[in-house]
Amino acid sequence: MSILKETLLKKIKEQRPRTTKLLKEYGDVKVGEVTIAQTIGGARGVRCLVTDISYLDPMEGIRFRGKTIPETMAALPKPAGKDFPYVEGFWYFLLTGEVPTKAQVEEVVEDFKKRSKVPRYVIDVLRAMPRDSHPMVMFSTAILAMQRESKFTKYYSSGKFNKMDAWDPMFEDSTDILARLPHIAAYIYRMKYKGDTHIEPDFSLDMGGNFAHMMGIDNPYDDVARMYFILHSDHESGNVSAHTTHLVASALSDAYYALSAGINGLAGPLHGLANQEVLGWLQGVMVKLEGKEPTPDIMKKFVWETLNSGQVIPGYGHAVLRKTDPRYASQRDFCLKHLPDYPLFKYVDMLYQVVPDILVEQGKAKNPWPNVDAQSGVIQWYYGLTDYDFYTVLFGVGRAIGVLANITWDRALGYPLERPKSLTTAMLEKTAGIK
Ligand code: HAX
Repeated sequence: MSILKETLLKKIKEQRPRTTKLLKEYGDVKVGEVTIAQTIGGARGVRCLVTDISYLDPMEGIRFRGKTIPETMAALPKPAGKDFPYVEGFWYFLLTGEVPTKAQVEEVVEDFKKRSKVPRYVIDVLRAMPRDSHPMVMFSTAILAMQRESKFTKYYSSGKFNKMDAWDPMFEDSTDILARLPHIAAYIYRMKYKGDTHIEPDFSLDMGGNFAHMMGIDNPYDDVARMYFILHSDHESGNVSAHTTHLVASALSDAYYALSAGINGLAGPLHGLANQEVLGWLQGVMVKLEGKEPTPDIMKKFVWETLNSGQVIPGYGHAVLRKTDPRYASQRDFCLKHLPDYPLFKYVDMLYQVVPDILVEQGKAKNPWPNVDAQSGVIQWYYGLTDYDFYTVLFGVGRAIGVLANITWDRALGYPLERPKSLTTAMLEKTAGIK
């Protein structure tokens, strides 16, 4: 058994009695009152999910395993001469809550390499799709097409299924998928946007390095990839992609079914597609300005036009956060260091100056501040990735790290089928005393 798997098993054994105790001895303790607004309004603020992998404080933002983004980036081992940590080490950290040593990370790096071969039939499926299919459709389809590889499903059908051991094949599937996702993403990118020319992987590199190499984008794009995948990995359990993955897995569906479903949720414009929408919106502004530099007044005019036409400002607002997203702030710091004078960054920064006040003035959005998606596209654009309908695929590779770690733990703790209860409108009216 690998060190990672041994450590994970130790953690699972430590944690199981805590979950059992909560359920058996404290199951009746109230953790909140659900209101009609919450029942109808997308369950905002209802505390009915458990994860120890990340926590989102509305004012502070995300912590991974108790660490803020800067603390996470500082603590984890990095490849020699690089600014951002190994994605493989981050996977170890999310799964176990322990910061791995360099040697432990290297074991995961080697393990990922062994698992990374994408079956030929997956490539055939991708090639059979219309070339103008959205890359998220291709990405989700490729994940689902691989389902026949599932070790969890083989174990389930083996006649020896034991709920307490089910985390092991879930871990195996999750690791197989993660190791292959950068290869699938790079294949889709090169097939769609680079004349169907492909670059063989370089197995001397880690996941971030190899991804940049297969994309055909020069360094420091390797560090951009590491940063991007880590920043987008996890945002506790209630967001659409994480929740969908968890929900589907709760039916004992394997990681392929569950992740493919989660990726479909990520593809929505109110969720991960917002990063593509931000760039699309900005490009529209640039075309209208015919290359002239915008002033804050001109930018305000475009923002109001968008709002008055009934659309949202992509990259702003959040269902939980009530301040600037630290994932936005991290990427802004990166831009200030690497591309401070880049015109598109100046546009994005000017939006930061004007949008929050406008959203406050409009009085609808509960959070007028930018989220992760407002800043990410500009970095990709700067490094040559200008095909912005691909951006959500990058988000998807990152998000997979978090949601796969979560469903491994779902199996480890034996979380049951998720099945909330619905009421009729008449029942709600009766409860409200409406005649
Ligand atoms: N621009 C204009 N209006 C906005 C807005 C924005 N950026 N954010 C919220 N609002 C509006 C909502 O549409 C809603 O209007 P109605 O009452 O007319 O329906 C009202 O303000 C209240 O919404 P809210 O309670 O503040 O926000 P929600 O929790 O309902 O939704 C969203 C959160 C992120 C979906 C929302 O802020 C939004 O649509 N933002 C733009 C899209 C976006 O950036 N999505 C990415 C979010 C981060 C993420 O998940 N990335 O993957």
